Amino acid sequence: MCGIVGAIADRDVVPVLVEGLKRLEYRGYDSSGIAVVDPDSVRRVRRTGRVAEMEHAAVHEDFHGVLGIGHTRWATHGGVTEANAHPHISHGELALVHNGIIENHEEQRARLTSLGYVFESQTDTEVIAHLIHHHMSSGQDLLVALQAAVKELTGAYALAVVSRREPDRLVGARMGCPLLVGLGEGENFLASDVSAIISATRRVIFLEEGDTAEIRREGVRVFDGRDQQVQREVHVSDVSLASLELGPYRHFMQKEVHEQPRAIADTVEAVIDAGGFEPTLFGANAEEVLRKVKGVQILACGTSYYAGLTARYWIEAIAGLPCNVEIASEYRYRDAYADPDYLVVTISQSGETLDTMEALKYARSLGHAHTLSICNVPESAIPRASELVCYTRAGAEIGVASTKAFTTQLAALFQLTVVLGKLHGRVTPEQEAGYLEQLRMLPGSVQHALNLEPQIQAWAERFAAKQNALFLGRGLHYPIALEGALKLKEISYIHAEAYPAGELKHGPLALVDAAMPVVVIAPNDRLLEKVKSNMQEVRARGGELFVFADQDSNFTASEGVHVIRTPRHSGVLSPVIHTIPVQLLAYHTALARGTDVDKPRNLAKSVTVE
Ligand code: F1P
Repeated sequence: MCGIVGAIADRDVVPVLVEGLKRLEYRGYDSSGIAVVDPDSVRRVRRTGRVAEMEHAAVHEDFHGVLGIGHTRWATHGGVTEANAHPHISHGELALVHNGIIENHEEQRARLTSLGYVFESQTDTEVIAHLIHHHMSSGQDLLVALQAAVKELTGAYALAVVSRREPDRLVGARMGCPLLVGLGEGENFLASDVSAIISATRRVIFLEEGDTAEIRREGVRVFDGRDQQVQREVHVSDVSLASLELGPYRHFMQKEVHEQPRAIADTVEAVIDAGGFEPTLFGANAEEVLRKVKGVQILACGTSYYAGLTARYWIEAIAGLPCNVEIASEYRYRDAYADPDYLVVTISQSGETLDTMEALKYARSLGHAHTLSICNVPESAIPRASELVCYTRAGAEIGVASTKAFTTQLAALFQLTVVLGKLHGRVTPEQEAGYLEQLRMLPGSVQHALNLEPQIQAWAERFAAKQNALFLGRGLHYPIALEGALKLKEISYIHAEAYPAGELKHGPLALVDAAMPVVVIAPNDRLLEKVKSNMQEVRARGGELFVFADQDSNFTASEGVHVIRTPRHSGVLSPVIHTIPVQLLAYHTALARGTDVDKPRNLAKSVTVE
């Protein structure tokens, strides 16, 4: 969602801010803006729409400065208008950008209005700008005013603030939303995401909850929630520039779909190198924790939730442990039954999803002591709040619709399953060797599935004209049907629903007619014959079937039945393989419909609000 970048340097920082905002575009936004300050003025430019439009306006207005902040906004409080776009300015003195939501903004707005402040926007953010200004008016400097103001706020924020009165520093604060300091040579930065400043520096300090920071050209100071100066570790980010750039591809989604063999190979590398599934994959003390857990509670949102649904089949069948999977936004508001012997597993590609983070905190408050995070972004909030961690190694994922993050989550969850199975005496050494072999084959099998692209592209031409689609799967492949429907609706805007095939006659069959394409995930497993009967039910009502099968499924195409076969049968890892064709179907359908594949309307990459 929203993104922040700030810089102080001896050079013009406007190109740094604009480039940073362009690198943050993938997070999802609907307006953007930058502000620069010098002792004479605070200047800003804001636009709705793309960063390129704002950049164009900045060039036109001859916008330059050595100290500035920038923002991409995804509207929450107040519509998509220039007046609501950040930065917000108070009294021509200070400019501020904000990620997150201030919960007590109405109360603060009333108070500040009574003090004579006039509001120009409908945002919760403008409150913070005036609040800091109010503290500065009583003689406090910018940093102290920020530290005082945040103590009057409830809610979530990452903030970057500059003031005309103090043109030699930039200040920031973090609570509930990520913010980091970038350390350059004679220049320093603030950003919500390392990708925003990666061309300038890789050396970063991740601010912790309640921290404030002062950033000058010559150095940085960090303060904790009690305003005591603290030392925070400097990290060297390994985000690669190549993963942030498109290269020869037309879209990031296309690039990321094709990166999956490598992403999966990187994620399983440690297991392959070790020649076995070791608990240390999840942390130094993981063995002790994983050995004593009696079950697994998975919490996640969106695509990550579907990864969790797949894992339930594995964990119960292979590790022999009970497994519940729940959407984080539901769990966090439910009087859930908590068994402290259950391991809480959160899954999140971004590591920032607010509902997942809150569900994790809630699980802990209910007595869950053992938590494990599967995440693609090192040092993000959710893994930092978890006892055990497994980082997927998909590399930066820019397309809003998750692809390589999903299949690497599946790879990580499979590893967790086998480790649990070993520790609980359910997986023998022979079985472990078999699973290892299947994992070793996985990147190659994914590559074979990618080679089906031309056939899937031909199907996509037909899908492009449809208004609705049904996806069916059973067992392990039901979550993949869900993921296929989600991908299609997210990026092509075709209404798509997924059902376990056995549910067809309990409702959705009523929707089936000649205009309804029905996608079936039908590999050769013990439910295949059942799926075939479900397909007959569709054909009998004139529905057109698009079947993803594997070599052993023994299907032939016929009138109204189209079949694409993945080249191998992949046993228990078959859901990973069958994800590829549904991703490609969504991608090519969206392409044929001319939608914005990487930045689908209304959606964001990191959902940092409820
Ligand atoms: C969950 C999620 C993604 C989706 C999109 C919005 O995020 O629903 O699955 O692709 O990016 O958020 P996360 O918790 O996995 O980061």
